[in-house]
Amino acid sequence: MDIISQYREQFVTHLKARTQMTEPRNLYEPVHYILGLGGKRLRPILTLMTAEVFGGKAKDAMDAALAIEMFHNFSLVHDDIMDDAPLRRGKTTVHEKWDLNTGILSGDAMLILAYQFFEGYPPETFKKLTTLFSNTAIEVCEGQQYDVDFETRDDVTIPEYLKMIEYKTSVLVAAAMQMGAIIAHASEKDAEAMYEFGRNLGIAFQLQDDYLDAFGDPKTFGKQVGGDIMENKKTFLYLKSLEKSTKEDQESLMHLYSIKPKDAAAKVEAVKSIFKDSGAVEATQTEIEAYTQKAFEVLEQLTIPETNKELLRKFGENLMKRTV
Ligand code: DMA
Ligand code: MG
Ligand code: MG
Ligand code: MG
Repeated sequence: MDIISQYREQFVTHLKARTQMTEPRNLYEPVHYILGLGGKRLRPILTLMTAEVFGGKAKDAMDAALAIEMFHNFSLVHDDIMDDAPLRRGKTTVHEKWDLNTGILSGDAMLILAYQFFEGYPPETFKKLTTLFSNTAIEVCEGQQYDVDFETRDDVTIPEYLKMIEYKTSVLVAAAMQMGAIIAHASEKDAEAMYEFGRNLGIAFQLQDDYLDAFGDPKTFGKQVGGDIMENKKTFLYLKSLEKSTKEDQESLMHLYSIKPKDAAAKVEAVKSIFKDSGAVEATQTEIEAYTQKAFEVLEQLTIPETNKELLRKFGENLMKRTV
């Protein structure tokens, strides 16, 4: 956390110097703000941890970890615009604190500037990292586009939903892990296995994120609980409820998802009670467990000591126990 804060200062000074404006506040302030709010720092931790299990040094992986965190923050600032979200990490979202244009541009700036963290790596590593990064960026954009398209589509299937969360979320978790392996000069096969581990864990992570969006504790969650329901997000909870609930509940769920009512809180409560009654909550937990297990199975392919596999397994288990 300290190192990220130090880099944050350096980065903002750099950005200020580059623009050479006396008051370039529209770009650097929101970047400074969002990076300073903290969050779980999950993705950079994954890069550092992966580098470590392959015998690399944390200081060698630090730039890649920072690039990943910067990328993640770009996607969050844009995501909050798309989701009309008022809260992020317990504070006002960038586009609400400033305005829409500032949200778009400061997000763009973070994605572009993230690449600068790769400059100190040798050419071969640089090429691998930038290629992985660009492919991931395209996939995240595609996933996010599907996420928004699904809000107004009523024929979304569970396989489509799973593909959508794979793109919008899990590819970045997977890339964070593969980057750690690249930095530590792991074999191609191990680096790919780490990607696959992260991909499955990332899907479990987003299923959990969608569950917490409805059932998390508003006091500690840091985002607006019920936001996905207000935006008519086609989550696993929603799609499973349609599959499993009574005809009457199905109709009322579809009706609730076709309106933007004045009383948003009443809609959220009504939808949540259908989610619970239908058995979709249990089905979501089962799905989370299944993807976590798939991730753990991939660990068997890795050529690292058993204690390191255990470290990754423990981390995955703890991640799935999160409440925020
Ligand atoms: C997360 O989707 C995906 C990206 C690319 C940020 P989300 O809207 O569920 O995320 P959050 O719950 O953090 O707003
Ligand atoms: Mg969101
Ligand atoms: Mg979103
Ligand atoms: Mg969410």
